[in-house]
Amino acid sequence: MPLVAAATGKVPSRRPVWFMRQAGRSLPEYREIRADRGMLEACFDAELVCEITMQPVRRHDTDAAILFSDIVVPLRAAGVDLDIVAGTGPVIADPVRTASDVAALPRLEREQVGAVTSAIGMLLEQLPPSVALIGFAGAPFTLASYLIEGGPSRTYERTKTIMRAQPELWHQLMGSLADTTITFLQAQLEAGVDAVQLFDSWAGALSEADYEKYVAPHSARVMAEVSGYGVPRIHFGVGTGELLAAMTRVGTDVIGVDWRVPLDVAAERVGYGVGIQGNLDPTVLMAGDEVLEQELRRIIAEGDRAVAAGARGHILNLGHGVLPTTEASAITRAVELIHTL
Ligand code: 1CP
Repeated sequence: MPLVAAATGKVPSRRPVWFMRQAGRSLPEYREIRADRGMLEACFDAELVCEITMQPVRRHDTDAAILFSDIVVPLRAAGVDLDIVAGTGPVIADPVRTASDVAALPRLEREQVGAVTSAIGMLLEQLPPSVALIGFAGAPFTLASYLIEGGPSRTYERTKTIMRAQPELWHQLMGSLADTTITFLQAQLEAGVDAVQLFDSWAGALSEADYEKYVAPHSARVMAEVSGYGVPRIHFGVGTGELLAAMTRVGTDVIGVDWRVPLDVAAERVGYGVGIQGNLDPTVLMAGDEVLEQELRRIIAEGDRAVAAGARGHILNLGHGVLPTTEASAITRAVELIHTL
């Protein structure tokens, strides 16, 4: 598997590529299958999860499939009243803001994600042997931000206020979310995924000092609890250029990098020794063939420089998820270019 080779310091048979949010609205076959079903309904239907996960692999020839799910799926499975609203994202019916809210927050039990583990079983039978299946979970901070704010946020003001003004309550909430994340990732690992990615998408809202104090211990516990499976761990967040070293120190095999930091600079920031993943700006997929090729050549050269200087390997990806208005053909073209350049 080229992705596992690049993540573990072996020479891959080709440069591995996959795209965050590669399944989803950029694909006509996804829009069709989702037309009459809610997002969460789809996430708890093992056959649909399997089919939607396979779609981008069939169409684009990516080197990995990422399980079709969402970071709030384990919370929903545990009994939290939430929905994924089209055009918005996760919306929490009763946001978690007081000590009694935190005490009442349920922790995930393994049996509650049976649909996800069944889907993994089906996928392992269908995927070509060279294609890695990536499981994932949201990191405690990013999950906490949705639970506290009640939905997407730009400022995270309630989250950061609880974090600083009620640190004991904050650590209790983060500990509970870490337990759920560990259970969700371990269920996926035991079902047979080939790699796991921890999404701390919104950690970039924090200073390095706050990240170290309020977030790192919990993410470190998650990473430690999923380290014994012989499966590479990937750690990713958006706008985390200043946190790359701290996010690597919590324990990871591959660090995800967005488009703001060149890959060779990122590899130096983390002190080498881990794989690097990234970092095409998703909007480049809208700028036409010539720009796409030029940007991919630059990223490949920076990735090669990072590896020559001591990074374990380069996994090509976007710096964040595929935007829904992206033409599917641009994604296919990007994969072709990456495999041939
Ligand atoms: O390729 C794939 O199949 C990807 C599957 C996937 C993943 C990895 C989905 C499906 N969600 C996620 C993770 C996820 N969900 C993250 C981490 C990755 C990232 O940073 O993009 C986050 C932050 C969420 C939360 C979320 N869910 C948002 C963002 C809201 C915000 O705060 O801005 C949104 C829009 C969703 C809904 C969602 N999740 C996935 C899809 C396809 C959708 C769109 C829903 C729909 O089609 O109705």
